[in-house]
Amino acid sequence: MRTQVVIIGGGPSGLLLSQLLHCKGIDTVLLEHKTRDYVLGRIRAGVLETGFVDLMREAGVAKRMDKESFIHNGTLIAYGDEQFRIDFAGLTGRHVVVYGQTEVTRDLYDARARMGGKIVFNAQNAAIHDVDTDSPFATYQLDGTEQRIDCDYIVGCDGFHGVSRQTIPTSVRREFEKAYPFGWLGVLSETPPVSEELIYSNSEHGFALCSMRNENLSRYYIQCPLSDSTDDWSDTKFWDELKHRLPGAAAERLITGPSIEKSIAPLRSFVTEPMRWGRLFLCGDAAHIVPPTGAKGLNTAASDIHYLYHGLMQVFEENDPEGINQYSQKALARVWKAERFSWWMTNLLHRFPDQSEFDIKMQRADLEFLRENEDAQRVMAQNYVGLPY
Ligand code: RFL
Ligand code: PHB
Repeated sequence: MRTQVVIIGGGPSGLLLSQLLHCKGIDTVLLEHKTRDYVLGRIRAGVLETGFVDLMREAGVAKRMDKESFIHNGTLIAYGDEQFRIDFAGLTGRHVVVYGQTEVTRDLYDARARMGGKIVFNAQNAAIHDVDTDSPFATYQLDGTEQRIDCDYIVGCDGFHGVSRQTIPTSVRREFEKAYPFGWLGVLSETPPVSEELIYSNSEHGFALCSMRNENLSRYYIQCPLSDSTDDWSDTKFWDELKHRLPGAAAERLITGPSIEKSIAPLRSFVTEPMRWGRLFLCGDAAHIVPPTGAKGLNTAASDIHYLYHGLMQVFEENDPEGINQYSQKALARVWKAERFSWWMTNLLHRFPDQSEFDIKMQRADLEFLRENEDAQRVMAQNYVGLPY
């Protein structure tokens, strides 16, 4: 088989890129090692920058999103019983959009199916070959039979645990990592959200986040030890702990109910450089991870896709490699700023096991400065709504 671009990984990055390229007449084959239902079962991002929304529009997949998503013009920051608002619209003239990654992925899968996009599910042992030559190819197994696809370029959108990044020789690849000493326990419940806007809360019991998917679907997170498993957290224990971590008024308003999903995610900052090796490009979580505190993971994947999509168009339509040559440098420049913001938000809002009383005073001073200083709020708002591409 032959195609122009092989994409490894059928998460939001891979799907969005294949949809955008297909709309411009560029042929792709996407290899996903799980099933569609498995991918859609993962509950992840909820907050989209407008840059992401614009790309969905350009890909012709924004119809349901435009109808069912929610515009958020601000967010609430709490510490102890104190609470203040960051007014995105007033400070930057911009907003974010609340629409779940599951829905984004579902819309993209549906669009790919409507357009006859080539997606191979259950593609096992995908491997990348000869990307340092002009004739790269990918191999994989389907139902026990070895398959081969020749192509012009290969794009690794296979997430943090994928194979693409490992294909880049260690002599070329540099990795930068910071692991945090806690995870996030997330609960999805069919209950009305406690607040119209997200609440990020720093409490003496640890971090909590109140988020949502719609009027009757709430998403809550609490910081928990990495050694915990979901079995350690009954619904009752989760709701009790969440209430302890919210300002009194919010805790009183909180409507609880049975969880319909519960999971624990570790928190990590990670970047690999470069994001291109020969005819292989890395996008999204395959190249970088942020702790979810700044809601930047999926949004940073989207800016990678933007740069690569334009670079690939330029090389296929005009035979000009300038865009793909610039890809790694341009993507990384924005990635590192998202890393900084996510690291800063994580440090501002969590309790660290080795935190001294001095450290806690510093964190509180940081929060109070943010509360009182409009310039600091503007910097935060600019980062949260998304830096320009
Ligand atoms: P994904 O979503 O991990 O998809 C990778 C896909 O590749 C497949 N795969 C392979 N396929 C073939 N062969 C192989 N060898 C393969 N290895 C892997 C996998 O099955 C999968 O389908 O990466 P992608 O597409 O780059 O998307 C990244 C986002 O998923 C991620 O950045 C966000 O979810 C991060 N994130 C958030 N981002 C935001 O922008 N806003 C948010 O509000 C936000 N909240 C979150 C988050 C992530 C979270 N967790 C669980 C880490 C909240 C949480 C709790
Ligand atoms: C979510 O709704 O899942 C969510 C929202 C904001 C974040 C992280 C996750 O910072």
